[in-house]
Amino acid sequence: MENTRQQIINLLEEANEQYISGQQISNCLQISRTAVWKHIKELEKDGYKIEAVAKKGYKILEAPNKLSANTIQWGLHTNWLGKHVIHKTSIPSTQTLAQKLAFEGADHGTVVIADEQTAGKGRLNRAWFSPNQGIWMSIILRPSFLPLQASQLTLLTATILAKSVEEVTGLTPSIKWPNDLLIQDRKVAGILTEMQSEHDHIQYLIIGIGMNVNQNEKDFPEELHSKATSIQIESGKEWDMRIIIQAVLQHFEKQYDHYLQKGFSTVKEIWEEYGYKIGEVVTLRTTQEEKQVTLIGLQEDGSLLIEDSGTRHPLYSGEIIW
Ligand code: BT5
Repeated sequence: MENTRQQIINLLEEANEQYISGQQISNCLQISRTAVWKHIKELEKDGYKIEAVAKKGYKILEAPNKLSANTIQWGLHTNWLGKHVIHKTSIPSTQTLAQKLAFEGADHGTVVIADEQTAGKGRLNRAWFSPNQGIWMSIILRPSFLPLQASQLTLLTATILAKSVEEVTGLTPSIKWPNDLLIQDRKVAGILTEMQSEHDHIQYLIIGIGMNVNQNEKDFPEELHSKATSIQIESGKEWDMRIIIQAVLQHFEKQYDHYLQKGFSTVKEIWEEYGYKIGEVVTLRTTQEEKQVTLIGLQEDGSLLIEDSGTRHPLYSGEIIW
């Protein structure tokens, strides 16, 4: 059922703003014209605005504002990313569901997305606050590269989020190493990369993306007020999350394929363009201490090059305090 509806959406979309007749849909899908009509009515209940004109056929005028697998896929121009979308209104964590699905064999490029997470996860077992007005999604990947390249993917994802936010909203975020997207020094998005690997082989890798979109200041809990922001707070207006999700997925597919072919050098360049406080002195917190260091840039392996008391060395873990 869901599948037929998706196929109808695909046909309407491929018609590219032209009408497509009930007969054509019925021929393509091998279902009766009455069945086509019933599916169209169901799509309208889902919130699609579909124009039906006698002797011409059907045309989608508008996709619904609420998220669903269908609305995310409508107008999504990708070849392999998001061909399977699992959308939930509320779940503990998209990351946990994605892991379960990947373990059970879900395809490379499957996307799990939720309107709300009740137990969203940050790194190191931290909690990620995920109410209704944000983008909470996990992408399942099955790369053939080595496990040690996984950290480069977090950096790649950060550049993709920065570019997508900039393209859609006009706001320019900066990227705080390794996984934070900031606007005006407050965190607007975070990335959690998790993987299952064996020897030198990655079985699957899950990229978790959390982005605050339509929250107001009052929607954040007290402890996040000075640290967190949303696209709405920074731009002063509400956003259609579907447009941002599609931009992220389209950029992701393109940049990921480019990275596989050409390596990390383009990612490094883009990352450094958006890099937070590159060339400046910052406070670095490691497990042992807090100290002042200068941020120099990225290394090819994804580590952060810092200068500490006149000597330069790569940093693999630690937190920049801002
Ligand atoms: C991250 O962790 O930034 C990774 C966040 C990944 C979330 C996505 S949502 C989809 C997928 N499913 C999941 O369950 N997770 C992923 P980290 O760098 O550890 O930052 C966590 C810290 O950010 C917390 O300790 C808070 O201080 C702060 N924080 C929590 N929720 C926030 C929010 N909504 N916006 C900004 N900061 C937040």
